[in-house]
Amino acid sequence: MQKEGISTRVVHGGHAKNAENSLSTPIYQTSTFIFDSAEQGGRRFAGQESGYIYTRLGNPTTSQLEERIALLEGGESCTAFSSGMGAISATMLSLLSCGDRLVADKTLYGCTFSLFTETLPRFGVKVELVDMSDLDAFQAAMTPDTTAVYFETIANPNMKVIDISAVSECAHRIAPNCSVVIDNTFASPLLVRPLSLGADVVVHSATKYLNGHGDVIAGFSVSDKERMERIRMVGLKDITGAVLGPQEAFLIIRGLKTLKIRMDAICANAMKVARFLESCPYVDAVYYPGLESSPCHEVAAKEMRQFGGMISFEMHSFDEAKSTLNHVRLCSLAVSLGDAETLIQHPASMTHSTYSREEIEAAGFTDRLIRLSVGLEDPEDIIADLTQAFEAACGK
Ligand code: LCS
Repeated sequence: MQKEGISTRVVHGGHAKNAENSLSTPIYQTSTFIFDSAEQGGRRFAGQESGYIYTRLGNPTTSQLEERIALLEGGESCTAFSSGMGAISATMLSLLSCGDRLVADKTLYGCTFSLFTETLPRFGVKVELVDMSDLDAFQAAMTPDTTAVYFETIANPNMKVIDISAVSECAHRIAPNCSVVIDNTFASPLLVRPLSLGADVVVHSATKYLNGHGDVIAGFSVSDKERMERIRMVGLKDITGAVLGPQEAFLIIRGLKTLKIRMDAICANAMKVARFLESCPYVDAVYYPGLESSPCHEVAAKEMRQFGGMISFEMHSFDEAKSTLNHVRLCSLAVSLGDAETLIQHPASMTHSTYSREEIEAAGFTDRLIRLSVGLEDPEDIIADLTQAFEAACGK
């Protein structure tokens, strides 16, 4: 299947023949699987015979989804989780031990940030945060004993794009055994495939574009077979137990079938909304990698197929930002992203409330920042809604 086009892969990738020849994937809503004999049960636990044992260790609905995601990201193996944070914590807790060193970008989703700055240090992991869009600063932060490097392809919430090839090359040159882990949630494998650019592990919140319908919380980790065995058998099985349910796996398989057309439409809408915001007097600055004015445009154009559906923008004051959020009608005032509906939120007080004021500044955003997840509505309607909200919030 690897040679098939991306539109084919989102529909058919990893498609085993289904039981009873059903077209859509059956939901194996079961916690456990019956062994033919005590000997068979023993062989399966000993890894001497393949086959299902217990849904925390694997389930046929989820396996089909995992194969499809591995194909989409171009990795050997994938493990599904019950949330993006489940995927991230299981991955990092499998790769890191007490005394190890993690170098991560300064701009991260709020809960990843608190995992790295509060939880991992409690277990003796040394964490250094750096602005990875500055390659010299990254190189200075890297040491030969660094175990893992972590960043987001399009950073939440200010849409910073980091040069995946350059950072991966530098990381492996200085610390050949380190794992470069990339959160590809905002871009999705439709826009960029970090493993093909030198990264070692990709994590996802599948709650977002991969599922795409705002009705599931899920996550993935994708890598080579050896790393994935550790992540599945330690991070998932023993540490977090954050297993994805078969019903959710089915919904993501369904959502994935339209990933390509959803992303195409969302990226086209986002470009129009970003251009509108750039020309809007109520807006102080727009962050969207597709705009030529973005400092990340060159790197994004080099590494990404399209520029995504996420835009953030600064208003002139905190009060105007808050009031804009209170006046939207079509856009939904909600966190999360990647859905059919356009979602709008305030990172400093919502998704990134885990950051202190100083950390917000260091990460490169302010409390005047609004984040928009552009949806599938007519772009003219999104723009009309933002226009009326700006006028109500800031005066005509
Ligand atoms: N990675 C990124 C880049 C995220 O934005 C999120 C959630 C996660 C991981 C965690 O995924 P979850 O456990 O929620 O599936 N981001 C959110 C956001 O920006 N708004 O609401 C949740």
